[in-house]
Amino acid sequence: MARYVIGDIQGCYKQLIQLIKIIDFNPSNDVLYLVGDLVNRGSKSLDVMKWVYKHQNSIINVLGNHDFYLLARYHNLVKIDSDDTLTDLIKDKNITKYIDWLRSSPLIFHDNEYILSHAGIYPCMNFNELLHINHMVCNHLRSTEYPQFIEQIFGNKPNQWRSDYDKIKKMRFAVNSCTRMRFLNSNDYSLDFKYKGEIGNKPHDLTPWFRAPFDESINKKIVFGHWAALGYLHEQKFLAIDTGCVWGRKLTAFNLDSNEIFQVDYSSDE
Ligand SMILES: [Mn+2]
Repeated sequence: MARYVIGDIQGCYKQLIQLIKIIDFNPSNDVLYLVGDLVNRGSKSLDVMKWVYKHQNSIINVLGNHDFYLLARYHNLVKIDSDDTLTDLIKDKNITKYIDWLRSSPLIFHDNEYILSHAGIYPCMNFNELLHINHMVCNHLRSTEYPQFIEQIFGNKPNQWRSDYDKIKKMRFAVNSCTRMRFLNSNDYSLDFKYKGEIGNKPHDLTPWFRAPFDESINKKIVFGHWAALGYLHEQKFLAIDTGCVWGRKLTAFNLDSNEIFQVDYSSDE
């Protein structure tokens, strides 16, 4: 048995299947962790969802910003992005099954050694409290009133954490930090949603979230995606695995038990 993690797939079905063959993934024995953003931007979101749905018993997924966008778009709660590629998926006869499976995914998953979150873990916050908020978000997403919940949690505010917020504000902050975070404003560690680029070119007043002082109770490695410009990064406490496949670069898998890395090139869309 092995645990693998694959970064942001974003509708890159051909590359997903190539990678699955390379790692020799065995669904009856191995577990595949996915860091979210399964769909959108790439051209084969429907094929990716079909594959993931079929192998759901061997998969653990956490929600990414594009997955939330899909849930909102399905219920006509957001304006359609100009580079949206979700129409085939939304028109598919099985879309309800896919949506129901997707909304059963958490924001955060953790096992004995690893914490999985699409964008990362907000550093200046008690991790147990974040897990508690994750649990509340999961309950809302699994309820029949989940479209109203999605409408409520969309938005950039609050971008700063306070432990005396009401539940909705806490959940908004958790959803935003777990699915959209890259940089924090260095003065108050509030979330910055504007700069998406490389650390080397960052504005001087921004800090990558994983370089801010951390909740010391966290003693597991944080595995995340979402940040194509950061690319692959592996340190004692962090593993970043979005290597920008949908932007013409690579799709990456990592064996969490042997520390082996596997990559396929984007090469083409067909
Ligand atoms: Mn993302």
